[in-house]
Amino acid sequence: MKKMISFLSAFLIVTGISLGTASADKSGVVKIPTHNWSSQLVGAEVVGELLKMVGEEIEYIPMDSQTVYQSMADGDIDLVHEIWEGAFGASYEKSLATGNVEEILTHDAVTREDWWYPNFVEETCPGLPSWEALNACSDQFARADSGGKGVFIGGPVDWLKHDAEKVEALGMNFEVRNAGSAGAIWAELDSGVAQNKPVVIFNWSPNFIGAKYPGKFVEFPTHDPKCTTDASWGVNPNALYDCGNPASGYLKLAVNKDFSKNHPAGYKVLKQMNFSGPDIDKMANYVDTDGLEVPAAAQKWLDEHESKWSNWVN
Ligand code: TMO
Repeated sequence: MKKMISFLSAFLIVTGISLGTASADKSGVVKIPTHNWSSQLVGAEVVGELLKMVGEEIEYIPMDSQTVYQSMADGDIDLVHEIWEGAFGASYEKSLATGNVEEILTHDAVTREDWWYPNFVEETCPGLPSWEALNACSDQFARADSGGKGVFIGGPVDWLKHDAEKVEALGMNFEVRNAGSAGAIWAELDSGVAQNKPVVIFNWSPNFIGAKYPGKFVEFPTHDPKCTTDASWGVNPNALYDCGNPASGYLKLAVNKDFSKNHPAGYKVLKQMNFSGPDIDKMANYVDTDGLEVPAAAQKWLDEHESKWSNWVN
């Protein structure tokens, strides 16, 4: 079967028909994945526009934000420009270890992803932002159908946050409900704020939302790499994930190992580029607050930051 498939794809390649899974090769366009949060979508388009300026052709491909790392190692995708340590560190580092991925840079943006609440919650839940204080107030986050447990609104499942394991490992009286999209998280936040009802959601920084609704991350036991690999580490000696996510996580950019050879002009651009925290913030904000479409938001970022990116394309 495998033989037949490779025969078939060879046939399609010589006849010039693309299966949509062609590898990251010399002839190919630069394949950039798109995911399910706004800064990534806008940044992907910014990166694409910059690469076009040096003559590359670009294709955007909507992809799962975990399996994309295997796809990059396999050469089905050329680059990932927003690798968040908290959500994707494990998948990324595994693909890097195959030797089929080249790390290009760590952006200046420092990242955090974790449980988060808007500040008014502190009025009724003393002791925040500690996770123990949050747990002591779990009833305030309960809903009609949650059986007395607090409800935590998590991100889409492909962000793979291990929140349910965290609840279990820390013995918290919470249940996790995964939102279908970033927009669905903001809708939960909007409705909690509108009703002055405590909400605790998955959030991340840099991100525009802290400007719209000031709030704080819940402080879980400080992250340690052993927390996710060694059950005996941490407050629960029998479980992984008894900790928060990294509080000062990286944001990286990486490419398929053949990118420098296949796309030398584009490679030069990537080697020089770098997004700051405010860059990521603005990319999200143009879409989620200002309501721009992704291409218009990317154009706005380019228009407003020419002195920054003009150095990257020279
Ligand atoms: C994966 N994210 C940056 C939305 O946390």
